[in-house]
Amino acid sequence: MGTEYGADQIQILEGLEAVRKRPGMYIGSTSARGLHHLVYEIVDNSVDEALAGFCTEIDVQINQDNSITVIDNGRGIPVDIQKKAGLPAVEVVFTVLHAGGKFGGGGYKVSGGLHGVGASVVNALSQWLEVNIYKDGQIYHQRYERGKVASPLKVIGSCSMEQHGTEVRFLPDKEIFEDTVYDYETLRIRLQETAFLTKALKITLRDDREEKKEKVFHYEGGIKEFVTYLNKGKVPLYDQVIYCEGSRDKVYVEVSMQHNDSYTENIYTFVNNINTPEGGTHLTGFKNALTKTFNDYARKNKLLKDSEPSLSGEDIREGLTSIISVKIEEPQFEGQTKQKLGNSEARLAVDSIVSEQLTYFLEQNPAVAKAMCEKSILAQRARAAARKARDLTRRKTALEGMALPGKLADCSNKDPEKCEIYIVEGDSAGGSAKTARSRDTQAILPLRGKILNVEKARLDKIYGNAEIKAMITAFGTGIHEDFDISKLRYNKIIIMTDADVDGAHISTLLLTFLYRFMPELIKQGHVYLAQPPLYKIEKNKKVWYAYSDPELNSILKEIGRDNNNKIQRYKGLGEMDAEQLWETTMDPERRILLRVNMDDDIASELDLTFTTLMGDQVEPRREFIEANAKRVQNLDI
Ligand code: TSJ
Repeated sequence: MGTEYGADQIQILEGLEAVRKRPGMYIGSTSARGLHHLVYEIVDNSVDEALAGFCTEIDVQINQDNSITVIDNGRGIPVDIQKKAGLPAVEVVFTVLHAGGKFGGGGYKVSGGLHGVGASVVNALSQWLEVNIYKDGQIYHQRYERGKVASPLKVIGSCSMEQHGTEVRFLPDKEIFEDTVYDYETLRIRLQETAFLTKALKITLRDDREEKKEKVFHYEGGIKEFVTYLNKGKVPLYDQVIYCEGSRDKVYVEVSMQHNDSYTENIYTFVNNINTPEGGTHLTGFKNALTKTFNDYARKNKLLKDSEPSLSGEDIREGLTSIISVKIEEPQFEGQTKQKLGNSEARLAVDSIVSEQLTYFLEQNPAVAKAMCEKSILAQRARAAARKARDLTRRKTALEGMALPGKLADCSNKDPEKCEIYIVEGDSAGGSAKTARSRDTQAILPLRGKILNVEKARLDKIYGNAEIKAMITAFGTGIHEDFDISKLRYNKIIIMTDADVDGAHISTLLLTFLYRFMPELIKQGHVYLAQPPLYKIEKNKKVWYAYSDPELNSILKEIGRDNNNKIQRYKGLGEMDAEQLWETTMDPERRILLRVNMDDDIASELDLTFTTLMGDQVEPRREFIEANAKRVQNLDI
């Protein structure tokens, strides 16, 4: 037989062709995000093997050619012939769409969730993929090219009977992906998170390209250590990380938490190791349990008097860092993006396990309970004051219509799609920007003095801050529960600060505010950083601008480096006159804007970054802005 294709094989080929035709449907996008998703897809299979109790180590390597190798010490993908397909099981895994994890049955599966499109999709989108399986004393090998079998499964050697595992190496296809260079940090963040979530699993990440790197992630404490990691750089309110664990109705629940002295709530939720940015029943169960248990305890122990109102959930969660991780056999995802857990048994399981174990913890640790209570009462007072301030502004707007801030030089065009607002630090730069702007579509909001650090202030103070109020009214969207993106008055919010360390600091303060209060603006790509030039070069009455040191050097190389050029280094926007500011930084035809983006995949790390940045070091701040802002040029054409 051999060469003849049966109906099954034809279906297989058509399946993988569909993946290559519409890769975005299977991995979201063919940008860097999709490229990195290939790695998660493969690694998730090894994590499943770990969750099933058969694998303790996973090695991930970025090879010199930007191919990826993933090795685990699990049982090895089965190689016996599957009756239905008449093919070795491993070949089914790599060539049949959605075959991942279908055999074996039972257990919790990462690949059963949102991301689990399976190994066949990775195979279809790889120029080549090779698998080695160590099993029963044999080493099996198979190779595929662009999803098709390039060599049949065969034994290529023997190993000891004790050795077992799977090794997969693949090279993402240049025909499919815009960019095929892997980013170590992106993989690091995700793999470290996976290691925190899978107690005792050891994950090693190695980079074999120019700059050799290696990191081992191995956390016996699991999500307890995750909370410690996330609270790094903050001041914890008490030493212990509270940890609850248990099973109910076939739902395995783990929760860890610790308060810090900040005012923001940081809760990350996972289902079968998959992050659920929109929460769901597990989060609801946790919030219920925390609010109820804590109020009960506080009343019983007279931390709250009978005459005092109960603490709200928000008050109790102020400054709380928490991980909620559930494992469930058949997770149901809901919501528009299918990122919200729907299973009602998860709510009951989390609620009862946290209620019971938190009650016990509070009784055993009265000093911790007292510290939590004192913080919550302060939060309650601040919230009441903030509510008053906000009601006042709400009433004002209702009476007077949209009262725009006095300092705002608004644009005349009323179509938000065409409009942009420059947030400019300082009055002098603000003045130049007002002169320079295109009045029809560009609005200018100058900000004075120090921008409030929202990481270090309670709500009442934040609502009372003039600069923040000015931004909120200018944008038009409202914040928090009032937030409504359809009311956004400008398509682009452009932060324009000096190209120095202070400027970077101010940008970060502004980004922190946006991230904490209007994250949707960042997620939907409305926030930009203007890029003023660093140098002006003049020669024979001609002018060049350089936006970086390499650019300066290449300009000098081109025009000749001699004493006739007068090179000027700009220290601030204030040194440019209106015309120069327009030419270099504001003219949509010539300017460079950095779009700020935000990735749900690495939400926990993003928060950490902000917190670290709002500390006292200057250098990491710069790095952050460079790492999180993507260069987009000619955006307006
Ligand atoms: F997805 C994949 F195929 F690409 C892949 C799978 C990649 C890597 C690096 C590892 C794996 C993988 C699969 N590691 N371990 C397993 N285990 C199984 O597939 C397996 C083994 C035995 C049994 C059994 O019931 O005996 C069941 C399963 C699912």
